Order: sequence, then C-alpha cells, then structure tokens
Amino acid sequence: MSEFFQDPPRLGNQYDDDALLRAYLRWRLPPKMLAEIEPDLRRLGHRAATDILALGEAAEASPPRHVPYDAWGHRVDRIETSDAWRELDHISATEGIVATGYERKHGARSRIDQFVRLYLFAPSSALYSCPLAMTDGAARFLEVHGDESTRSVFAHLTSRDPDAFWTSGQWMTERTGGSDVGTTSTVARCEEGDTYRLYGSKWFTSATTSQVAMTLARVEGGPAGSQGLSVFLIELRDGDGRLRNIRIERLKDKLGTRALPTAELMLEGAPAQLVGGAGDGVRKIATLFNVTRVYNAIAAVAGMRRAIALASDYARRRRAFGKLLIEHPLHVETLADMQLELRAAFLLAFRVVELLGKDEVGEATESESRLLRFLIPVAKLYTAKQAIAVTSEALEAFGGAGYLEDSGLPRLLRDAQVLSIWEGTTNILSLDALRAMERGDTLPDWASDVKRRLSAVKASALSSCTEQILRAVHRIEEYAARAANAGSEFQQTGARGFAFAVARTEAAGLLVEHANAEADHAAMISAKRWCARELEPLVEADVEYRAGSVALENGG
Ligand code: MFK
Repeated sequence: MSEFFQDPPRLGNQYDDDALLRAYLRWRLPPKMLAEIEPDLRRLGHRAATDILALGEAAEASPPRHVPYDAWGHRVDRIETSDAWRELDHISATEGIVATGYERKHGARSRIDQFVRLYLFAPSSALYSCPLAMTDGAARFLEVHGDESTRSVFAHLTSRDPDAFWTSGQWMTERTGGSDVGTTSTVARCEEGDTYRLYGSKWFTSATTSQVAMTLARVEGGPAGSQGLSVFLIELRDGDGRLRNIRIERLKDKLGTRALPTAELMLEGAPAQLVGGAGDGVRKIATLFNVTRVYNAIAAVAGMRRAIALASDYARRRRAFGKLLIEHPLHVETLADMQLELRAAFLLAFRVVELLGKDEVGEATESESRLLRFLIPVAKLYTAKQAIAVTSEALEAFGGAGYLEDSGLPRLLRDAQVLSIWEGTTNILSLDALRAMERGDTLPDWASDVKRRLSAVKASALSSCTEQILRAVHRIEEYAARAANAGSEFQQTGARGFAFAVARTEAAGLLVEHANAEADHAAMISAKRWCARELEPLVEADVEYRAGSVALENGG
C-alpha cells in the first residue's frame, strides 16, 4: 500500500492567473496603454512566482541582526541584512516600483501602472514593500515641500538605477505612541540656516537600513502640539558608512514582518535638514503618510489575493471524503466569499489610486481632491481589516497545514495583522475620516459621486443593486446628520461603523459600475451578492446603547 503525501499549493504567473486584475485593467486603461505595460506586468507576474518569491522566502529565513559592538568594543551599530533582502532592493529599483509613479509616462494613470506593479511585487517581497512605501511617501513629500537643496535626494528615491536608488525611512513614532504624534518630544537645535541637530528617541523606525529618513521634531522653544512640530530630512550615514549621531538601541521583536529591520533608536545630535519650513509638521507630513496609507491598502488586497491564489490551487489538489475540495459545495462557497471580499477591497483600493494619480497631476476637481482625502483613511482601514479576515480564512482552508510555520502559510496572517496597526489604526483612521468629512463637508461630494456613477448603469439585471446602493447612501446621509446633531461623543462612538458603511457602499458602487462595463458573469454575480449581503444594516443606529453596554458589562 502506497503512503499518502499531500501536494503543496503552487503559484502560477501572478498576472496571467489574476482574472480580476486583468478585467480591471481592461476596464480602466486605454488599450494602447495596456498594450504598452502588459509585457512588463506579465514578466513581473512570472517573477513574483519564481525568483522574487524565492528571495522573499530567503530574506524571511534570514532576518536582520543588530550588531551593536565590534570585537574590540567599538560601538558600530550595524544592521546586517541578508543578500536576498539587498537583492530585493535592487529589483524594486529596476522594476520601477516607486519610479513608475514619478516618471508619469501615462499622466494621471501612471499611479495605476505603478500600484499594479506593487500589487504583484508586494506579497512575494517579504515586506520590502514597507521601505518602498516610506520611500514613495518621502518622494512625494519632497516633491511638494522640498526645494533645490532636496532635489538630489528626490532623484535617488525615484531612480531605476539600483546603484543610485535610495530608500527612505519614516520615523514618527515615539514612546508616547504612534497615534498621538503631536506629543513628539524630539528636539531640533538650529546650527545655521536650515541645518539642525536632533535629540530624542524614536520607538519604531521603519527600514533603518535606508539611506535617508523623514522625521518630526520640535524646534527648540517651539509651541506644544502638532503645530509646533516640523519635518526633517536625515541622511543616516557619513561617507564611511557610519551612522551620524544615531544610536540603535535594538531591533524590534515582532509578530510578523520579520525580514524588515524595525529599530528603536536614539538621536544624539543627528544632523538634519528642515524641509517645508518650521511648524505645522503633522499637516505637512500628512503628504507622506497619505501615500503610505495607499500602499497599505494595496498591500492588503495583494495579500488577500496571494492567500486566495494558494487556497484555490490547493482546493484543486486536495482530496477529502472521496473528492477534490473544489468539488465540495461549502468549500467553494467559502472561497467565493473570500474572492468577493477581495474584489470589493481591490476596487476600493484602486479607486483611491486613481484619485491620487489625478490629484498629483492637477487633474482632480476640488470635489475629487476632497473625496481622496476622505477615502484614503476609509480604504486603508477597511482593506486592512478584511486582509486579516481573508488570510485567516485561507489558513483554515488548508486545515492543519495552514498552521505549520514551514508551510509558509502562517506568515500570510502574521504579515496581514500589521496592516491594521501601522500607518494609523482602525479607530484613529475612523476618526480621521470623520474629521475629513466634517472639515471638507465631503459627504455631499461622496454621495453625488456615487449617484453620478450609478446613473450610467444601464444593465437591467443590476437595477435592484442600484436601488439598494441609493438607499444605503441615503441612510448614511441621514445617520451623519443625526450624529452631528447628537454631538461629538455620539459621532466618535459610531465612527468605525460609519467608516465601514462608507467603505461597503463605495465598494458596492464600484462593483456595480464594473459589472455594468464588463457585463461579465463573475462581475455581475459579485455585484448582486455584495449588495444583497453587505448593505444591511449599514450604520448601527444604537451607538448610545453600545457605549452604555460596555460600561455596564465592565462594572462601570
Ligand atoms: C512591524 C511593526 C511596526 C513597524 C514599524 C514601522 C515603522 C513605524 C511606522 C509607524 O510609525 S506607523 C504609525 C504611523 N502614525 C500615523 O500614521 C499617525 C496616526 N495618527 C493620526 O493620523 C492622527 O490622526 C494625527 C497624528 C494626524 C492626529 O494629530 P493631531 O495633531 O491631533 O492632528 P489634527 O489636529 O487632526 O491635524 C493636524 C493638521 O494635519 C490639520 O491641518 P489643519 O490644521 O490645517 O486643518 C489636519 O487637517 C492635518 N491632517 C491630519 N491628518 C491628515 C491631515 N491632512 C491631510 N491628510 C491627513 N491624513
């Protein structure tokens, strides 16, 4: 009797195999542009399943190491990374993962081109996508707030030449936390002109092997709060590769993102350049973190797609109860739910990418710019939470193998878990969306944008979906008006429910618009299923009860 061995899941070309991605590109790109970029995407899709995947796995197997001292007792603070990690840096330059967005060969649509590359690259890259996010955010920051003196750094950050390519870190988080950034205690002492020295500690610093970093500090004697902060550019090392008055305390011991060197460090008079003028640092650095939040959303949908690709392949190999998993109706139903979640999140994330691209080249209307400001936190918080749910479900689809480290599967979930934590937690972003809505009076923009897009939907099979979405928009508007009357505490209590309702309704509009344009069976079924399941109940009306019940159950 022969022994049974289960086949592991396999990945094919991650561009060719992704029907949703290809349908989206056919829908949103002019055929000429798609024909131009498709060979690159197909090649990257192949690499994502072959050499880049192997490098990502090698980087994960050989995490970074902090070497504080050399053999003779000198403080050296080296962070040793694997060859694979460094190779991923080179590949991200040559594949133009950041550069494509700044070359703007296809105008506003260049961001679509770029973020599709990221989508293919990220899930194989062992989180090299994190330094790239910070690099892109820093590039955008310098494009908006920099001047002649920062031009060469911008050129490094957006280079395709691996020898010239630099990455940037983003050091906002201090011991006081990553959310309440206004309490930053790092002090900047002026030397002359725009040159300062920074003193303080940074608790989580992304990608500490980067050549530069953007950080916040309070110019000595400046006012408290976020208005008193300014943004600084640090070049980490001198010509001999030594850190410039920066001491690395330790690398963080994290649940996931293990190939990524995240350090805790002390700034002991690190030379830094003030960029964008003194003060209003949080408002200015928002240019950076709005970009990194879009990366987060794309990484989230890319992670979901990878988990589903593996689970779907496995379902075609794994036999149980006499047939393949893919022949079991309930298993198929579970995979279909995951795919639907991905489809909705994908369209939401790329909607934000489209708006970002338009905004950056000056083609967005004022209303679209306000919409972008509102939808960035909504898309980030929603896709992050769904990525955790979908990757968790995918692990279950493998049974016990999904729980074994050497299957490589648990990493999908560990790396998804960070997505709702960094770059603004779910609650912080829910409150941010609320503020963006109020300050910009954005809800009418959003409602009329959804209605305008639905008005173009002609397919009669989608008419009930359209009605459901219009009702949902109406309920959201009613809720927002009622919450505004009830006061800030009521609004804040309901902020998460509100943000999720907006996310689901926005996604519903996009699913219907896409189904109408493609008239494809999967798109139609997805739109109907989503509208039937996700649009009721949308906003929890009873937020007062919710707040009260928490207090009661905790003895308050
Ligand atoms: C693997 C484990 C970890 C790995 C580590 C990786 C490295 C670590 C990475 C991190 O550190 S992740 C944590 C990153 N932190 C954040 O993303 C910040 C989260 N907190 C927020 O987003 C808060 O909402 C915020 C800090 C902005 C609140 O601060 P304030 O001082 O109360 O801000 P306020 O008053 O709301 O806004 C100040 C100004 O900024 C306002 O401008 P105006 O006064 O002109 O109106 C805001 O409109 C503006 N602003 C705030 N958020 C904005 C924005 N503008 C545009 N876009 C936004 N998103």
